Amino acid sequence: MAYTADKIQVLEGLEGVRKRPSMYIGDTSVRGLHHLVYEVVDNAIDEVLANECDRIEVVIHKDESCSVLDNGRGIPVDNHPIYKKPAVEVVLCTLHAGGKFESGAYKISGGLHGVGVSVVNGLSEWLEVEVYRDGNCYHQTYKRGKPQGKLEITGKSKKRGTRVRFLPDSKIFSETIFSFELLSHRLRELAFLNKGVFIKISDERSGKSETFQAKGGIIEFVGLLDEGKTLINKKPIGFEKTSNDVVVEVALQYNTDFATTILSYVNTIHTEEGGTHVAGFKSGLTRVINDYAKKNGLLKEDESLSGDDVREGLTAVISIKVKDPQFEGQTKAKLGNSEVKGIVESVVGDELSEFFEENPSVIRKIIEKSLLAQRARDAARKARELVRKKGGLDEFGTLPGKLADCSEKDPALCELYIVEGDSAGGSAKQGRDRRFQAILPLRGKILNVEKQRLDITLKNLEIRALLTSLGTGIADSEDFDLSKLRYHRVIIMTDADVDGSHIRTLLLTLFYRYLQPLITEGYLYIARPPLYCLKKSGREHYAYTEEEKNRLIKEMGDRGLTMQRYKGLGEMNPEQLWKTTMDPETRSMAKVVLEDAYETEKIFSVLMGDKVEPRKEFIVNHALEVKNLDV
Ligand code: 0RA
Repeated sequence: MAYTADKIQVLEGLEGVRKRPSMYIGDTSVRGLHHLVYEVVDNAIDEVLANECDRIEVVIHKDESCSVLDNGRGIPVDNHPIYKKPAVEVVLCTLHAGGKFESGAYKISGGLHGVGVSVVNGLSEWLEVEVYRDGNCYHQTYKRGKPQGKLEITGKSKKRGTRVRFLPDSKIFSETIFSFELLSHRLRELAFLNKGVFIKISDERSGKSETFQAKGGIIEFVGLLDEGKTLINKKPIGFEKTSNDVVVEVALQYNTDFATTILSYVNTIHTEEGGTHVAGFKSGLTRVINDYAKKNGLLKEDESLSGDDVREGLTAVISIKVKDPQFEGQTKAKLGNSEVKGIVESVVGDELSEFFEENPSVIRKIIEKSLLAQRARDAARKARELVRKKGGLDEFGTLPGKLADCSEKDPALCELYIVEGDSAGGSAKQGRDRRFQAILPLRGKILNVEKQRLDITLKNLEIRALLTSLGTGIADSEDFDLSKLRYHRVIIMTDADVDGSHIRTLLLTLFYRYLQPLITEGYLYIARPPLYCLKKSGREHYAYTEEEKNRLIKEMGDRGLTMQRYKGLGEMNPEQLWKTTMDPETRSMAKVVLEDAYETEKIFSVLMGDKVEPRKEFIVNHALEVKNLDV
């Protein structure tokens, strides 16, 4: 079979994108929908990185189309030598032509897969592009990726840049309503990561608008993450340096808490699982602090502070730019480039040692805190021995007494319900399918791990029971072993009231801080018990939301209808609990995911940090958002 020119054309067309949209944008629900906008914005960010653009404006229109305007160079309009069409048409209608097709240039920012604006075009009912370049305004429209007429000059323009407006195809997307909040979060993150760029988002549906601009870049980002905390260095330390073609940007600050927060980015993509850039940062930091401590007699020659010690109370953002990023890991969110580790390590080493030489009072306070951490670490090691598991057993060689385990042993088939309170625990134990469902009732308040050092956390009986049941150990140390996880579904089941949501938040904090791989692997869920039971002529219907309740009342009619509002799980008998919340055939559960790095950090650190005032405010304002961590 010969490869004719038109065959190649077909291969590169957008039909494949429409046939398998998820391959290009991940999924066709809310996430995928918003990735369309990120893809166009990322192209504008490429112009920012080329120092050709400093303004991006996103508009959500009343008709649910979205437009992105930038003041970059404008997509080239001259005829493409191979395709014999204006370059802008090639960029928008050819897969993988991507943003930059000329050799030598490279795409540095990243959409989900860096797929290019043509994917957005292919998945849109219509798309309209306007290019302002060479004093003209050029215009072309497309339907489902196909040009509707030629590129035309529609007028003169002194502006420079590109405007892309598109309507996501409702034949492709299950969800076509844009979320102002989701888009704003990512745009704010981009503003932090691209120092100085002005980004505006307006929502014509509601009249809302927001602008983002961070002259201080990631230094401002760190300052915001640490808002409300007691600080060790009042001004975040920050530096930027290019070494071996890798742009390394770091900002860090120490607070008096015990937790460590490191957010990392490669080409503005959040690397949730870290990678070689984070490894380089950690070893650079550990080395500089140890060197200083020894040189200044704060540590003996044969002593050293561990990485965990020097990172206690650290908040850092690491943002690097590299030409050929290799992403690894389950979610492709881990940087693999091996050369990057040494580069980041030496930049961090040089810059930090210079800073510390000039600011001895800061480094002395950090070392003091690290030494305290080291002492606590010894205590924690002893406490950890108590929960160190051999196949999920504690120091007595048994699983915790309150765990009602299941008979199945294959973790892939097993579920653990973490249930608040003994009475709900009792119903769950009776209602469950004991072959594969285990129940762990937790009593009273769960410890707020954000406020405790690890040794105290590990002495807490409820937390120990949970850790022993799970079997993995905690994810801050060598002890952790995900393959020892005894259940591949871990389900938090709490009452649908304020107390229940508080307990759920405390549990989520524990998982976020010490068992994060369970979240990133998709093992953690939240049960969705019904809020109401509606009864009429011996029939029972359950409502899981207010809307559902209202709909059921309408459908069932008022006469003879009785309604029970469940205040707690304990009000359901075992059969009801099984039918509504635990039966895999009928239940609905929410998977816990880490959506937006900035928001997640805020949720946990503001909610759980040591200053009371912002915390109160947060619980009231954001109670609903914590509820909606699911997808
Ligand atoms: C191809 C080449 C160049 C820029 C772009 C595409 C470009 C794409 C988009 C999408 C949204 N905004 C954009 N801005 C620019 C390089 C242009 C040159 O070398 O003149």
